[in-house]
Amino acid sequence: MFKDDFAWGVATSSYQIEGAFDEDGKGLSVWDVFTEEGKCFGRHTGEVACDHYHRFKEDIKLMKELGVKAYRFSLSWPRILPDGVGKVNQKGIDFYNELIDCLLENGIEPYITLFHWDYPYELEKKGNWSNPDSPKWFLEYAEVVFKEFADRVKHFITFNEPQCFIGLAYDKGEHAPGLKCLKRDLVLKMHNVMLAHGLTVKAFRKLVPDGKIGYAPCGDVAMPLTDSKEDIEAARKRYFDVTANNLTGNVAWWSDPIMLGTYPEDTEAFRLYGKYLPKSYKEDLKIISEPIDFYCQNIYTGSRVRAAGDGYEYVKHSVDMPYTAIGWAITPKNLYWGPKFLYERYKKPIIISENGIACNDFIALDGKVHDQSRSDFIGLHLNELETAIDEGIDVAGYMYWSFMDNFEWAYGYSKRFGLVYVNYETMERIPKDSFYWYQNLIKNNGRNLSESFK
Ligand code: IFM
Repeated sequence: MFKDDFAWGVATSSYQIEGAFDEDGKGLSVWDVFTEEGKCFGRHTGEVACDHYHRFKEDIKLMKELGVKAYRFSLSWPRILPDGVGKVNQKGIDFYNELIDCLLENGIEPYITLFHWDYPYELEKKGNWSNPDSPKWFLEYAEVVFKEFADRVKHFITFNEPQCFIGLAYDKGEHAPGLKCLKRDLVLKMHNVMLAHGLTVKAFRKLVPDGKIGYAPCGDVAMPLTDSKEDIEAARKRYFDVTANNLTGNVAWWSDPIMLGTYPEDTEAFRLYGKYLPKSYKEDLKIISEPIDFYCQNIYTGSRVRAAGDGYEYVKHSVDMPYTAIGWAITPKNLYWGPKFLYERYKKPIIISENGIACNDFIALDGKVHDQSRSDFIGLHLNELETAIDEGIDVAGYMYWSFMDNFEWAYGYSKRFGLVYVNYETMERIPKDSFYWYQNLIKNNGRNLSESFK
């Protein structure tokens, strides 16, 4: 059963919805520069996105109608500090003040993500996360945010999916700024991101003693092929393993330092690349592991694993596996195994900070958007999550990704994850059928979940 104060929510991020990319003194982010050069599907950019910057009141009205208790959104660092550090842009602060006040007036708890990928371009030019000052740059930004907003906002998340803003951006070259760096450099960037997180949590404790702070990484869940002890152990091993070719995309390298105060030393990647860590890394780990209040995980899909010798091996998905419109396997059990493995290892309340599905949504003849498969996707996943909760896993919330259709990074606007359809020509918002399904579920605090399968 879901707790009475379960945080039923939705999530978005600044670059994906705000638009107003150069308005009111905002500085450029790496995504502004990357998209301007036509690097994404259809040469799409976030210049206008969902125009949320000008329409946030309308959007929050819809959120209220949806009945969400929590709204997780990110702040644009260069909207607040156009150069990344130094001068604060008052108009950026004003915008977020209005947004926060509007949420509170509508009874919605704001969950602020400090960083969801729109890195200030001015800092990119100074060497981004490889620069030894980069953790301090982030701290400076975070302190501005806490001073301006923490009188009203009590839930913060430092980073969203470092696996992507380092891995996809600086390892695979698919996301802004589109680079393929050497392992030596990647290890350093990863370390500096985590150091920035630790410094921020330390400052938060002083500046916001009544607030809560977490961290939101991601990663495909390893699910056991069968319920045998051996397969479960194999899946656990796989979930937290770090192989040579998965340095930036794994769970443990990004979470063990923060949650356990150690790097995953017993892994192939650490044996190969641990030597690239700064000499002071053990000292830094004390800062990095400053305790947080809740552990978020973004969970979308999983893979099947079984025992093999004293290790594990992958088992291919069966040929009738369904896939989402973005090509991700639909594996609801990831919302059972993921929280279970994470809670056992990190022992902190879990928030599913993202889970969602891209569907081929379109407006039907009746003017509505009939996305039954999205409601089914959410229902199937929540059903597994509830089983984990009933077995004692402490889950504090679930944030559907996304509140509305938005700019899906390298895919431009071609993938729709929203509960609300956005017509990008007219900016009209149309709540999809799943919006009403989720609304009904929230109203009943999830008690009618099994009913919804009948
Ligand atoms: O749109 C993204 C989001 O920005 C981060 N998590 C995954 C989502 C879907 O790809």
